[in-house]
Amino acid sequence: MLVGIPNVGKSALANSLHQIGRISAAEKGRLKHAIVSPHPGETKSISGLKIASHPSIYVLDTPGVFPAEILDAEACSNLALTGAIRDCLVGEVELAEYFLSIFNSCDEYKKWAKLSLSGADDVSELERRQKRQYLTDHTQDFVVNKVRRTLFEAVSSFDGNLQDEEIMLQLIKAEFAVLGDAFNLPPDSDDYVRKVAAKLLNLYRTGRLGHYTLDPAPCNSLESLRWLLDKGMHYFELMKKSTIVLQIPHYVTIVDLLGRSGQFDRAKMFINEMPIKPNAAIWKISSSERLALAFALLNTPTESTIHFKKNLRIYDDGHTVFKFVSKVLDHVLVETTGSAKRNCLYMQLLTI
Ligand SMILES: Nc1nc2c(ncn2[C@@H]2O[C@H](COP(=O)(O)OP(=O)(O)OP(=O)(O)O)[C@@H](O)[C@H]2O)c(=O)[nH]1
Ligand SMILES: [Mg+2]
Repeated sequence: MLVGIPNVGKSALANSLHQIGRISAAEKGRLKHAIVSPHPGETKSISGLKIASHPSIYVLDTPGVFPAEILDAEACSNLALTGAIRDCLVGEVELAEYFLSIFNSCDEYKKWAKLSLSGADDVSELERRQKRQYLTDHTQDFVVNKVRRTLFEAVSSFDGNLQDEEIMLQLIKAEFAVLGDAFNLPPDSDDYVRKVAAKLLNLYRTGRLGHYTLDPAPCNSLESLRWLLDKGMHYFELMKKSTIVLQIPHYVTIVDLLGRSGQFDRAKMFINEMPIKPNAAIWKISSSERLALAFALLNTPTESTIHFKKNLRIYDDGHTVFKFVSKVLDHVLVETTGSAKRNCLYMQLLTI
């Protein structure tokens, strides 16, 4: 079953699976098609598309799902910008302004510096004719390049603190004023601002204005682990409040996130407070050998031996950590009974 927020490509994926599915030639001749559309909310009911015979397997395409209300204005703008909700819910102009505020805060525009230096008007007769023919088609390369050049020049020549909302707004207004010319819109054209906004959003959504991460993703690995942990915890808490019945894999995910962030005490507390009995999956979390070792350390008396045996995959860096720990803490003895295979050692935490 394909489930997700609207307009992420569920129906397109269902169609592709159906098309390449291992089904009989007769059935291939009767291929069904789920509706694919650039607008969110086009799929209105659940439909089954066959993707394999013997045994018969179907993929279920479902309508996009969404929380009943989104209280966070930024999340709402991000969803609208990616096309998951209709533009009119935020407003086309407001959305284009929001995109420009992201654009102005990123370095993406800097790679267009050479467009500003190159002789933009130095073109052949053929190109000149094409330009006249497709003057108002904003998807033509020469229009896209002019938009990029215009944006580059507007941002790089702007002097002001963009952290200040008022100043950011001034730059956005200035960009709107010059973008009309880049899109070949007369300044006195009806609905000038809305037309600029619609064309700009279209260029952004077709990837012609670069790629942007709308969620503020952290840049170093420690920060990113904390960020993932916060996100994971947030969704875990939401699930707890919902009617979803939490199961071992949900708990495993949180223990894994805590382990990766080095928060072993919190992970231990989390396991102790689990309303369901922790099973082996909790201990066999991939990449969390260090977590397993931390639990072993917390739960064994000094000078006791901790045995590890074949099974749990321990990569090179994990193994190095184990070796260091045995050197620093006298009471840890790591016995590797697994054989080295490529650059991994296969071990299993046997006793704690
Ligand atoms: N660039 C790109 N566009 C895609 C891809 N898959 C789907 N699309 C486009 O994304 C838009 C939405 O696709 P759908 O398959 O209708 O999305 P959906 O998730 O079924 O949407 P709802 O039914 O509204 O929930 C359409 O314009 C597709 O052409 C992809 O892999 N790459
Ligand atoms: Mg759909």
